[in-house]
Amino acid sequence: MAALAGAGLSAESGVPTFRGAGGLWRQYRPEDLATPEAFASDPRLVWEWYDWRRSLISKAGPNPGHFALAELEKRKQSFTLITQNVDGLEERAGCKDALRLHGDIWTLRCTACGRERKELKTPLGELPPHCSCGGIERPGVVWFGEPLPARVFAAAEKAAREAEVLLVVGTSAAVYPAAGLAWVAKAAGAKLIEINMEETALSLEADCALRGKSGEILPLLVT
Ligand code: BJW
Ligand code: ZN
Repeated sequence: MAALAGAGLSAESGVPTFRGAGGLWRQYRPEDLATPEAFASDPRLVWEWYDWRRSLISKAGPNPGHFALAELEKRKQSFTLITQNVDGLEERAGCKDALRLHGDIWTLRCTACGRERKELKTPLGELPPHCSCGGIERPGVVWFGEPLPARVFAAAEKAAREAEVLLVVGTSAAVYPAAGLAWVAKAAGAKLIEINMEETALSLEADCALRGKSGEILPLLVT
């Protein structure tokens, strides 16, 4: 069994999703900010968005959906959580081996020397933050147009291919290659169970579409 999670999983923790209501920050859409081009032209603006989100996440906690996934990981002999989220709430709920397709908002990476460091401070203070080498640091996340971490994606593809059931939780399934993992699983014979408040690009393909909040539905799957 595997699960592919998106921003909806953390919505009940108070972390805004990207698309739909609440997806805007000031007047910007995520597609305007989550790109290397946006960062190159205005690193301070992009960092203000990430600094705001880091502060929100630091005040939030895992919700019953995160805890249910951690419980599945503990109980099932074979269970892989694949997440598009960068907030780390899965780990805070007790998940040990989540595959992070889009990186980690708590990691900073130097654009000059490539050094990575964990930084949990919120707010960060000086924006953009700087590395000890003097270079500007960026969030350790994957932006549009950037490749996903190859080993993580390969492990996710393998888990999707081998799963008998794939839970697709709180994702609009609009961003690739992450969304493609559901098609990989389906093509290899998995049953797709979608848990989402709304219909998505994947709903018609799903063997079962459960409409509602993941924080309410996921705990029902582990009782
Ligand atoms: C609830 C709920 C509740 C609410 N309970 N449910 C044309 C076609 C296909 C692909 C492309 C294309 N043009 C360009 C591309 C590629 C592009 C892409 O997919 N673009 C699309 C927009 C079309 N992809 C990329 O660029 C990727 N890289 C790539 O392809 O590289 C190729 C390459 C190879 C070699 C060299 C170089 C390049 C990278 C994608 C990176 C995405 N990054 C972001 C930001 C991460 C950092 C950050 O957090 O800031 O990832 S964008 C953003 O979207 C974030 C998310 O992980 C991702 C997915 O969003 P998600 O999670 O689905 O959230 P929402 O908001 O969309 O949906 C929330 C859902 O929850 C909704 O359905 C709600 O109903 C539901 N919900 N409350 C249950 N309580
Ligand atoms: Zn550096």
